[in-house]
Amino acid sequence: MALPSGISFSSDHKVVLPARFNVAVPFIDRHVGEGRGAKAAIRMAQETVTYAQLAERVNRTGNALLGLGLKSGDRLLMVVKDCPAFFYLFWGAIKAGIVPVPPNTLLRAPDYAYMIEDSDAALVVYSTEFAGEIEPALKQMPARALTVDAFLAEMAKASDELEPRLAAPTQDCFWLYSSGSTGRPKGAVHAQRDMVVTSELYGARVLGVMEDDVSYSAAKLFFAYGLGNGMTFPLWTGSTAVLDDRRPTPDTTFDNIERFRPTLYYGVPTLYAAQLAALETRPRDLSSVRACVSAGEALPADMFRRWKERTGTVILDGIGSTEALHIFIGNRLDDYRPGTSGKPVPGYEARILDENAKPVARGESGALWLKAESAAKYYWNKPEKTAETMVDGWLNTGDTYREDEDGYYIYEGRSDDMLKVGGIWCSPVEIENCLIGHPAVLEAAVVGHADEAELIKPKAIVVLKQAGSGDAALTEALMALCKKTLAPYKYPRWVEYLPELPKTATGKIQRFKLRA
Ligand code: 3UK
Repeated sequence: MALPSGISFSSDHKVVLPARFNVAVPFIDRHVGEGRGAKAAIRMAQETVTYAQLAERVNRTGNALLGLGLKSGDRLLMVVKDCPAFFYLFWGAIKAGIVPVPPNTLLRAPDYAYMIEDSDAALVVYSTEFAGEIEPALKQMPARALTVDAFLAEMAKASDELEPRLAAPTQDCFWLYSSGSTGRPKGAVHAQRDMVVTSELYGARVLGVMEDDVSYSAAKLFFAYGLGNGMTFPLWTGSTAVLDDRRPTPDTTFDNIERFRPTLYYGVPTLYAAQLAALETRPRDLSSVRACVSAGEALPADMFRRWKERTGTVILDGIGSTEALHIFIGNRLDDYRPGTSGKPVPGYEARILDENAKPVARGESGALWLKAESAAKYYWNKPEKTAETMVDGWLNTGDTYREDEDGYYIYEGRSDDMLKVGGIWCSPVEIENCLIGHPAVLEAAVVGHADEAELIKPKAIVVLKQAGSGDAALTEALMALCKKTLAPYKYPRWVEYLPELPKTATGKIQRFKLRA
């Protein structure tokens, strides 16, 4: 399919955009004019939404938001499950010049209260499933709020015609929150052009997403990975996205694959591991799938091999980030190496630097820096973090990498203490602070530990107030405390008791000494 009118890419993969435009036009509006009005944009068990319905509802949403008094540049915090309303809100806001902010829906009330305050949200829209966390957050940090159902009633009443609000391609368009090992989540501010860049350079050119593809992402839309897989790549290519609002499990994902017959499937290593285990007892039909993609954390080579043996399809591992918006180093169908992240996506420049910021010799490991046209411009209200992470047009990924003799990039870990659990960030400090809240605990350190599938999960090392070792009941209680207080995936899967923690002279926990 030709690129949308007015948009092109130079021979060195740089995007050329009109001086003023609105990115909802190429992603949403153009499809009706190009004859795809009756085609399914979204399929899910409950409903199908055509491109014509999508364009109409996006217009109504933009008008409803403006009718509620939101102005261009205002932030809309949308805590919304994977469902068509996610598309309406995200694109309706953008078309009206309003900035959508879709956070992780697995967080807790204090996280949302922080985000409402930090983003100064003009409106919060949330799925009722998340009311138990959003409503207490709204008590703590009052803001105008509507449930998705209440919003849809407003939407239905609004006009179905909306002129796109034009802006420069580098204008702020949407935010994604990203978490760090200490401190609060940071709002990574993305510009209008960023989704054009990821959808074309990785989606269309590396994966070859085409008009007749059907994409199914087990990774949710709130995650930059899922946002591309399950929304922007399908919309960019006029193809179809499959959504499911449930928590992904082997059963739900395989049921969806058999029912909707996707051609592209996107998961994270933790889920692939669970799916592989399930395939041992029950074979499933994956014959529709031409490629699987994995990101969020490194995919062990052995999982690649076992998946290929069982299903006949490859899993293309690629590294992406919230700041870069999507995958920037990836394997491809015609060029992959298991156990590596692949090679830089054409259009992205990667460098591995030593501690003096000099490129390392091939084969040596160093800090991975990235130059990307899809990179976030800055973190909202965080000038120091921005200055640390975004330097002279380059992004510090925080990852350590090495290039093998053939130019494939090999992941060697984070340069900070952050963990990826099921593809989602997990700060050891946050878990430690939760554990310290238990009356028996004096100190705690949390590190990553590989489970039987070679995937990293949090492990806690705990020092008790009363010398000695905790029993099974205390271990249970500590796990339960974390599950209740934190996003549930963050609880420690193992608890070990030590008489004291290794520390630096300045009292910092030396987590690396506990990792062995
Ligand atoms: C780690 C990986 C090894 C790495 C993401 C695809 O994960 C995404 O975004 P986040 O901001 O995290 C970024 C960090 O996660 N990571 C991601 N993928 C891999 N490590 N192998 C991988 N394949 O530490 C990176 O810096 O949550 C992934 C697309 C969009 C994304 N936002």
